[in-house]
Amino acid sequence: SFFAGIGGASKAGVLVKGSNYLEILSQTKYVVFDKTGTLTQGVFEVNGIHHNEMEKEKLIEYAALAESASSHPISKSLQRAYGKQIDRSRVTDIQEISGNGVIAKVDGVEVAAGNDKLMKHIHVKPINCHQVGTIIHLAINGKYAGHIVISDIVKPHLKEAIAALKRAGIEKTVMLTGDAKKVAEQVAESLEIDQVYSELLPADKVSKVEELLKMKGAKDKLAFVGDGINDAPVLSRADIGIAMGAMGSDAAIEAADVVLMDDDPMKIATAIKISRKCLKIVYQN
Ligand code: A99
Repeated sequence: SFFAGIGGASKAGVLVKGSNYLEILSQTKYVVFDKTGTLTQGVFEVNGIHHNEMEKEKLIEYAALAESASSHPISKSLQRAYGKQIDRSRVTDIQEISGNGVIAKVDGVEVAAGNDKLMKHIHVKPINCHQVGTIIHLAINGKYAGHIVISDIVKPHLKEAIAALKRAGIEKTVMLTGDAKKVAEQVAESLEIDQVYSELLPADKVSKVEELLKMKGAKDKLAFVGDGINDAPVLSRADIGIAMGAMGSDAAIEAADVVLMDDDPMKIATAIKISRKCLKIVYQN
């Protein structure tokens, strides 16, 4: 009947890779979420531009070109905002600094685009931005040139899905992100997530999960929910890795133990409930 459990889950759109994961799911007490692409759509829109001497259009052009080699959702949004064909031969010396931003030469001019930490790294002091959102600072040839404020939207049905987890007896919900504290807190608050850790580098997410693993009860399990695109190390460090939002991409199926085939976050609570029901049947037999 373990197989019946896996079959039942798959009928509900939840792919469980092995019967052992049903048992872990049934004991899950902590559910940890990645933000971008999992809780939010991962499609950022520009909602503010602050520029110094350089014209707004030129600033966006530099940003979009410098970002042209990155596959990050932020980079895609800046390229969309630019809206024109990108001539990659204008871009050289590309460095992507994971969890911070990019530095590249555009027409021989050095362009840095990223967060506060990237600016600090190149010894540029950014001006304060009062707008709430993810802020992409820009420095051209080592001089502060302005910033672009972008924002992402929370996926539908998440608030209900988090509430359903609570009703199913999940003790703690947590959000991890590389994004700024203000943005992270706003998202967590709107979804009623218990704890939030922000400004984390990809490696910090793994250590945060390790810390949380030590905090919970010995028999309790921790599930990490990500999109499976760039969070494979965290997915595998958790007791159980759940991929959602990747629409069943090969990368997600590879990295996760459980895959939500559609993008419905309610299925996390569904999977936990199915696993418990199925374990009860096993123990009775
Ligand atoms: C997701 N340009 C400017 N600023 C950047 C850039 C950039 N290219 N990269 C980072 N920053 P991160 P997270 P995640 O599809 O989901 C695919 O650690 C700055 O924790 O879910 C996907 N994906 O200020 O990446 C910027 O929110 O990664 C991802 O807020 O953020 C940003 O996302 O782990 C990544 O660094 C901060 C790569 O970035 C933290 C490929 C988005």
